[in-house]
Amino acid sequence: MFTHKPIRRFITLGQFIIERQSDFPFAKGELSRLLRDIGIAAKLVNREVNKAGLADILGDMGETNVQGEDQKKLDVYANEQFINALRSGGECLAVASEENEDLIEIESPVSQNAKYVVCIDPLDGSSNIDVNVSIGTIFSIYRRKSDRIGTTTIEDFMIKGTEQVAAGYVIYGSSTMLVYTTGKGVNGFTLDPSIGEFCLSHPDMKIPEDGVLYSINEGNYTHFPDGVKKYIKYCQEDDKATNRPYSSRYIGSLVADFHRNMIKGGVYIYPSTGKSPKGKLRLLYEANPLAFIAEQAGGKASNGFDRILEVQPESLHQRTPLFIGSKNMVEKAEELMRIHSA
Ligand code: AHM
Ligand code: MG
Repeated sequence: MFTHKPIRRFITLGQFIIERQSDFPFAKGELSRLLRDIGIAAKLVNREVNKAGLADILGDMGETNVQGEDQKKLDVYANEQFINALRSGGECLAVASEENEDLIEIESPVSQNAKYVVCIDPLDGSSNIDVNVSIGTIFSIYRRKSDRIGTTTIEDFMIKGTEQVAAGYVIYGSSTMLVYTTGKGVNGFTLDPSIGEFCLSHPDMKIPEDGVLYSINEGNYTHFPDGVKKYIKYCQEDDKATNRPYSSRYIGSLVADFHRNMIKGGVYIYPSTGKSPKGKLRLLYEANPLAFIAEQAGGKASNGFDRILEVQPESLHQRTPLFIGSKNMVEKAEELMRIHSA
């Protein structure tokens, strides 16, 4: 007998963003357009990331390429692509980027009425580029605070992570994915290179409450706070009931470590160390956006004591310790921090 197989609906990032616009009854499409602009820049960066290994045969970074243009380092290239996309899209008033000392005001006439400001780490984990290991982009979107049309100040960025309107990351891995939230759950899209579209592949992502993976650079062990040392020992102890010992997995590329833990369950920790007494990661470009995503997926993000999203930023490039991932794992690490490192 002939039976019709139901046709699976294929949803691109662009379609999904438009469909979800109704989640914000008063929105006029600006946020949708801003997310679309970020998606386009991600595809351009992805194209260059995929060619990274060819740099030596196409011309060394920092030298002149065959068209007579200077070859750019990939992180500089990614920074420019995202800023250009935000500039030409007209929905963003200013950008704070991990690559730039100061914030970048977008002075184009189309952006005068823009409602949003963006924080971005254009290419995180860039030390992994040369060795073909996954890298990522992390972004965060806020509504601007200043009401003078066409102007922005640093105060527009000194806002707690709880006020993020949207946040997301792109992982350039064995496939390329864009994962984002607007505060109504987390959805993941995989780039189909044959059609050049991000397609919904991971709807309504949830982090398992428990996990068996812990991700931390143990080379810094001697300089960790006692609470973190105790937590590592806890992860390594035998206990069948809690599936311990856990496995250690550390890529050294935050987006990739976070993404794996999102899917499989796990915790990522970058605490204070001797070299980085305030932690290494940046509150605005790394910790806040991933914390928003983690919480929206049912996970947790903390600086060891307090919720990341409630930390008041005081400077653009502020650093923070980060404990992020499966809820119960983060809570256990926090408990040991309170007892041994308060
Ligand atoms: P970056 O923004 O300079 O790339 O640094 C951030 C990266 C994260 O992706 C990664 O988790 C961490 O630094 C790795 O640091 P370390 O090599 O000290 O373990
Ligand atoms: Mg970074």
